[in-house]
Amino acid sequence: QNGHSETNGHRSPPPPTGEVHELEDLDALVVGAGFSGLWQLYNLRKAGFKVKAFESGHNLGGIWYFNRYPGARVDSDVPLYEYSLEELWRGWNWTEKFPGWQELRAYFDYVEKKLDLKKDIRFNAKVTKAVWDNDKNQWDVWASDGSHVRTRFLILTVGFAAKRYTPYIKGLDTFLGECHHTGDWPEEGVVYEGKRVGVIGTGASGVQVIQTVGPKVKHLTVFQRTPNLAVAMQQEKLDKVNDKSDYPEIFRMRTNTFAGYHFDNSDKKTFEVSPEERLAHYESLWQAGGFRFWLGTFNDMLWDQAANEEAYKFWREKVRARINDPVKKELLAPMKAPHAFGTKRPSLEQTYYEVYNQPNVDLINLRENPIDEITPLGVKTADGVTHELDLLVLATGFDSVTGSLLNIDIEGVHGAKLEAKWKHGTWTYLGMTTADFPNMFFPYGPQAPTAFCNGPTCAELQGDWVIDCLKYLRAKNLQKIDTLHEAEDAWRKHATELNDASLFPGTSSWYMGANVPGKPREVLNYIGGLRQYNQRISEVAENDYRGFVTV
Ligand code: N01
Repeated sequence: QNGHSETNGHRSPPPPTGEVHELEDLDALVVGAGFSGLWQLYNLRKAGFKVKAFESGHNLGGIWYFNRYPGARVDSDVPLYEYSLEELWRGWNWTEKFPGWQELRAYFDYVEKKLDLKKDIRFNAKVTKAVWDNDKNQWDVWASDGSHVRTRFLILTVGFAAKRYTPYIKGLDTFLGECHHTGDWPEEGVVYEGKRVGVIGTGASGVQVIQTVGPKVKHLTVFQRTPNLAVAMQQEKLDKVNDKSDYPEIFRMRTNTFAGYHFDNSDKKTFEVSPEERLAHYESLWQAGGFRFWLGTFNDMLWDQAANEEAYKFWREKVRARINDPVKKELLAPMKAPHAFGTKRPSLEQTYYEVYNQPNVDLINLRENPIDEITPLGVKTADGVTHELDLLVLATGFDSVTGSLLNIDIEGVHGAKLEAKWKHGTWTYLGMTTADFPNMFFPYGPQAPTAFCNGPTCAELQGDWVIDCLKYLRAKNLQKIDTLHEAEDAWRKHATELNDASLFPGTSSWYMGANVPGKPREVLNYIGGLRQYNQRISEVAENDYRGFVTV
């Protein structure tokens, strides 16, 4: 059999063309070989499940396989962005506090050497379709390389940025220079030195590209719609052998803070302290670097407008002091906040603002002077000027969180399509399952802490929850677990209420699905913090998976 099966009264379409591999029967198929997928693969295999992984790239790393644009590096400091397994961290030393993509790739090679994962991974196999077979209580899954497997459990560890977003811009395909999206940067690299480079987008990817290529190009034109309220990374070189004395404590702590880091919000509110104390606190966070001046500030910063403005004022003065030109100063760090601070993801930057002091760097304000079209020569703006370019970088982001899942044609019970179910809004239970799609889990998905959680922390924490659930079902000899509709209704309501109490709904960002035209504007991340989230999912497990029906 290779692709035709009778499911739910529907005949599933033939598999994609290409080499058809032998049909396998699995306990679990993991989709994606990033931090989350490898955690599933390693632990499920160890627990005796017959498990395989499919990965669309041709190596390990997930987003770190695809994120290889100039300057790509992680925004979590060592040792937060690695597995907490002692057999791994003991023998691994980072060279920088915030490692770059090459070093992250080397880390995944090291993980492979230690855990021997690749033998159970099929690379260049992008999962395209999954159909639930209600008679067999199994998923039929197809991939782009012609693979077709049957699996009891389908674990979608596809990350939140697997679907790139390129906005429609008239004439984009007529450009005669090189043009690349940051999320699909050529493996062999791109020569930008000495060239005329344009960057559209100033999110996390744009900021890193700009500060990296800026000093080396002939001319740089940045097309900015919204300024990035970027905070200081405070990068450091590390000793050859990292001091690991506090690692166990850090790994213990990271599951017990708001965002999966080893620091937490202050237990004070902004105006509870004197102005001097407030300033000293801001300054100490700034100097310590990383996301502390975002996810570690006073505990009302993301909830209270006045508190938020106070943080913004501090940020604004820090940044304005670094920019010479008054026009650029106002565009990059306006006197009036463009949105509540931290409700769009602040980047970590090193020399981002200094780049704008170079005489060969132009900053175009797309709010006043939008892009008219792309011509063969470059980008033409509404003022009639054509910005001639050799290389155009599209740092325009992703159809985040839900896009990665909806990229796969998924059919649940009664032939229900996930895309149809989520067309007008996303319903999940615990941010990991959705009703009528039994035996399917998506850790790091919508309505989970996802974008507000350090990646490996949630890969392990949510990952363990899924692994424990599979063990529970096996121990009870159960074949199927599905979410109750009332449970997902209650979860969506809970996640929405938490979000509505914060400043996030007031800002158009990818956190709210607002960056992609036509996407429902709704809560995509759980803003209750990891502690509360962990408590909730643990309670569900402890109460015999309350909110689920098992057979
Ligand atoms: O994407 P983004 P990203 N015309 O959506 C602009 C993670 N990540 O790839 O803000 C002109 O943030 C858009 O403008 P606006 C991280 O979680 C992490 O940078 O919508 N401009 C925005 O400036 C991050 O948050 C790391 O007004 C247009 C930019 O494109 C997430 O991935 C590194 C436009 C998109 O920014 C996504 O980051 C990289 C248009 N039509 C990514 N459409 C690290 O850990 C969009 N834009 C370091």
